[in-house]
Amino acid sequence: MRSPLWSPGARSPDAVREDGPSAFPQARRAAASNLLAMWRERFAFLGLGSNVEDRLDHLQDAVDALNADRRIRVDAVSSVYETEPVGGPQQGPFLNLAVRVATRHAPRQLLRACQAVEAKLGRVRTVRWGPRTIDVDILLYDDRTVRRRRLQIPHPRLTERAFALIPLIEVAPGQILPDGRSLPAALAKIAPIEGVTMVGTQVHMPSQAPS
Ligand code: A4P
Ligand code: MG
Repeated sequence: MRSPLWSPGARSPDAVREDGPSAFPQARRAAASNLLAMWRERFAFLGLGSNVEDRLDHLQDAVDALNADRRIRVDAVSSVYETEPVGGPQQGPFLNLAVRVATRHAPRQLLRACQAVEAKLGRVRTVRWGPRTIDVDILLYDDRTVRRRRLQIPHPRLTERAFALIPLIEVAPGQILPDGRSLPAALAKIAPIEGVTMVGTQVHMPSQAPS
C-alpha cells in the first residue's frame, strides 16, 4: 500500500533517490573527472610507414585503429609521401605520413598502443628496417624528452630523415624540438632533399561516427 502521504503530484521515494542529494555530488564528480581527463590530454606526433601490399590501405587502417583506442584522438593527418627506402635490405618504396594525436596515454603506454596497432595490422618483425605492413613510431610527445632502453623521444633518427620530418612539419608547424631547434631548421640541415614525393591520394581523418 502506498503511504497515506503519497499523492499524484508528490515525488515517489525512487525519484528522491535518483536526483536527490546523493546524485548531485556524483554528477559533479563525473564532470570533474571528465575535466581532469581533458586536462591530462597531451599532443603527440606519430610517423607511419608502409611498403608492402596495399600501402595506402595499411596507412588508413592504422589511422582508424589508432583513433579507435579510447585514449587516442587523431587530430590531424598529413599528406601521403612516397619515399625511397632508407637503410635495411633492398626493398620497395614506402608511403609515409604523420599524424597529430591528442592522447591520455603516457609515453610508454602510447608506444604499447602503437605496437598493438602494428600487431593488429599483421606486422611481422623479420629484419630491422626491413619491409613492413605498417610501422608506427612516436616522433614527438609534447615537448618531452624520454631516454629509456625501449623508448627514445624524440625518435632517435627523426632529424636524419626527410621521410619523417617533411610530413611531421605539416601537422606540427610551430613545434620546437627539445634542443630548441625548429623542425624546418632540422630539415634544412639535411638538404638537399631527395626521394620524398607527395602523392595525390590522401588518408582521411577517421570517421567520427561510432563503429
Ligand atoms: N623504440 C625506441 N624509441 C621509439 C619510438 N620513439 N617510437 C624502440 C617507436 N619505437 C621506438 O622498432 C624497434 C624498437 O624501437 C621498438 O621495439 C621500440 O621499443 P620496430 O618498429 O620494432 O623496428 P624497426 O622500425 O625496424 O626499427 P627502428 O629502429 O624503429 O627503425 P626506424 O628508425 O623506425 O626505421 N625508409 C623509408 N623511406 N620510410 C620508412 O618509414 N622506416 C624504417 C624503419 C627504415 N627505412 C625507412 C622507413
Ligand atoms: Mg619502428
